[in-house]
Amino acid sequence: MSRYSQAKEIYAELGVETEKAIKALKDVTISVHCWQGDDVGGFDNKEALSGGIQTTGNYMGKATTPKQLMQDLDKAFSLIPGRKKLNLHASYAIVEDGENISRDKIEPKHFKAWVDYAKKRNMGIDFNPTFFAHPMVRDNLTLSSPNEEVRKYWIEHGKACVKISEYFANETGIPCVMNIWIPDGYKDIPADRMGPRARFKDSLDQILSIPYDKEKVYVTLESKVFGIGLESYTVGSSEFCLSYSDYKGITPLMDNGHYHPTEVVSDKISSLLLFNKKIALHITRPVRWDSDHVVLLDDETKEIAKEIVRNDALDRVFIATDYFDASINRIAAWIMGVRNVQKALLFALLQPNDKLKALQDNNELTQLMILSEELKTAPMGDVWQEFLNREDIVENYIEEVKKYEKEVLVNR
Ligand code: RNT
Ligand code: ZN
Repeated sequence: MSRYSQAKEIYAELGVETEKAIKALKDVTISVHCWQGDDVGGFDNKEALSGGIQTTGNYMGKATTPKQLMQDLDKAFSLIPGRKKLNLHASYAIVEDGENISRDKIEPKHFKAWVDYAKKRNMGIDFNPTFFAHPMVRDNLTLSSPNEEVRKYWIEHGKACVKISEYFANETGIPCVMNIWIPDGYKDIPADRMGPRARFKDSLDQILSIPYDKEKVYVTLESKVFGIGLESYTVGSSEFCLSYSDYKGITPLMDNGHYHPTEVVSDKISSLLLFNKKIALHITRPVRWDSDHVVLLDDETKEIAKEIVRNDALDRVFIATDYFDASINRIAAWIMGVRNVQKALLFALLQPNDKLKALQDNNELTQLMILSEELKTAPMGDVWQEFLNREDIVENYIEEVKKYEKEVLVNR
């Protein structure tokens, strides 16, 4: 009897159908962030990363051209099972040699190569305006700046990105999630908290005033509690972003590195699902701060996945990864993080959720704890392996990644 057949029986005894779980996992799309491949560098300028986020490490072989990044993405995609979507930032615009393109004037044509790339691979594209690492970010401010020239510049950038997002949706035939995150904030205690937030609100209103097809472009808004050098105040706080999303009918996005360390996104999902048609997630791993370590199969990732699955919300949650580790092989980082999100979802899909809920409702909390613990050591690995086999993807990717490092990365 194969290991999978045994696992199937063990799960059946627990009240779980492994076939159903594998089928559901196959249908989940993970939006894979392009920026793990080049430490959030982008191609449109040579500015250092800013906005209170930081990549650390200096592992060899970073992609420095669109061609290299595409090649690396292909390597990673070939070792990640399931459905993928490409998540781009505006800073990944592809410009002709010597062309200087201003972010307020970017156009669909600057992303044509990405569209060609995605279409060939039957993928959709998600998009992010880039409000950081740019000379027009002044005093750490963009859409909330009191300098009208600066604010206007970034409003135009936002509008340009809505159009590009619609272009992605039209070209690929798959809706585009366009996520807005601004780094704006202050290192120290501000004298005026309302002013920047009022300007941010007005800027968003202006960006979203341009007509766009809401069935094709889902605009999401990502909140944050603090950034490096922006410790005391961020304009786009959780309250701001949730209220704004509700007021405008757009989609809130939660990044699990963007809250105080004892707060967990897993606990927030149910509340947001009750009041929003869709919600969006950036799955990352904060270690003591918003450090964007590679996602592991840890308790919180599993708990996030459980909340999505047991609330029957796989088709209501836009799941994206968001981390950037430059201290290890970047291709391996991609594969590991995305696979771990998928493994967490599989873990969630392999829970007898109705049974667990009934135990809670009947106040059989001892049994609930015993069963939950038992499930942790059930043979999920064999079901995962079966999923990989059916997807024709190797489990052990280290050799593949090492070979690629020797043949490709080392020559960069
Ligand atoms: C920053 C946010 C944001 C970025 C990316 C690059 O704290 O998480 O989502 O990581 O846009
Ligand atoms: Zn994020």
